[in-house]
Amino acid sequence: MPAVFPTLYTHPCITKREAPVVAAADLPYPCSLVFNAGVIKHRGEYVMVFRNDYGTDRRAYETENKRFSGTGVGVARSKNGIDGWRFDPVPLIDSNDPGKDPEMRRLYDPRIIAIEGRLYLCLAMDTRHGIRGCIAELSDDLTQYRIISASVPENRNMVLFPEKIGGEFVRLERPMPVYSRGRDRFDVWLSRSPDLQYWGRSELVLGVEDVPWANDKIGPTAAPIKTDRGWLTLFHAVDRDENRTKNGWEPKWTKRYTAGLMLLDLNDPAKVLSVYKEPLIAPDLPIETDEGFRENVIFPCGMLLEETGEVKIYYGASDTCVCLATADVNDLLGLL
Ligand code: BMA
Repeated sequence: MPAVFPTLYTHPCITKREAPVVAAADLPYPCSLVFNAGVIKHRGEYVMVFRNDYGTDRRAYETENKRFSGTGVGVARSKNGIDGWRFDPVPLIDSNDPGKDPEMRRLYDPRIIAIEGRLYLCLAMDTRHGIRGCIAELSDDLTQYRIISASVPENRNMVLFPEKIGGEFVRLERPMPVYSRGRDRFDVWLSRSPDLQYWGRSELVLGVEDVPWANDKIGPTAAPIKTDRGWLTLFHAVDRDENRTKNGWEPKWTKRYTAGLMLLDLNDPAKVLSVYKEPLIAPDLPIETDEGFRENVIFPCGMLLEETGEVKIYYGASDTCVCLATADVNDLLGLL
């Protein structure tokens, strides 16, 4: 396994807000951890979809081995995308829903994308027979969802481009080929579809070996942003160090999650134009390194370009809360 870099830094063009934008105590229903949120602007406000794990707390987890009893996806709305979040009274998705498909265990890590005025969620779905990457149609008021596509296992971290490219829908995804490459050597792939249901013409986009600070796996994060130079695209990158022991609630957590940046060709997004060779965002605030469930994890699921040129990046910190980082789009492009 390649060497582990002892310290990784967030690039200075990134500004992190020190306080989370959403934390567990903010929710109107049971919540232990709220994280990995996708955000878009919709009908004049910011709409967030987030992952919510519930049913335990740190003390019960550590002393009684009490695990989470459920996972859900919730919705919140805000006028400025920073504070004043108003939560829908019930989760959109709940793994304890009695009416759910018995095959399905949970849906999580939502990304929300608007394409041609319609809303879609990309989700990971754990089933009794493996992890499936899902695409769901979302009602305009975000109170109903309907799964329209689910991959064969094992696939996760799916995200749609926000428009058709060459007349086709396009998604980034992260299959998990455990037999061919040993454990956790996973990469970013791309597939195309005429109708969001049938997916094919798949191509490798970025291999884990192309990311110098990742010795474990990489995967897509938020929907790419269209710029004149190409699709500005984040990815998550993981390095593993077996010498890391207790860090967070679990007896042993050996991984660190960071975010990297790349530029994909506008017309052929399977073509990587440039990859920034260092992390863009690394865990370094106390909430990211010392205070959460799984520390040393930052996991973006949302990225927005404002008219001012500000890019807002929403990310889960330590699988515990939702945080916000900002940067100027020209500074990001300057890295590529
Ligand atoms: C991934 C997903 C994410 C999570 C990350 C770190 O595999 O499950 O939801 O943030 O691990 O625990």
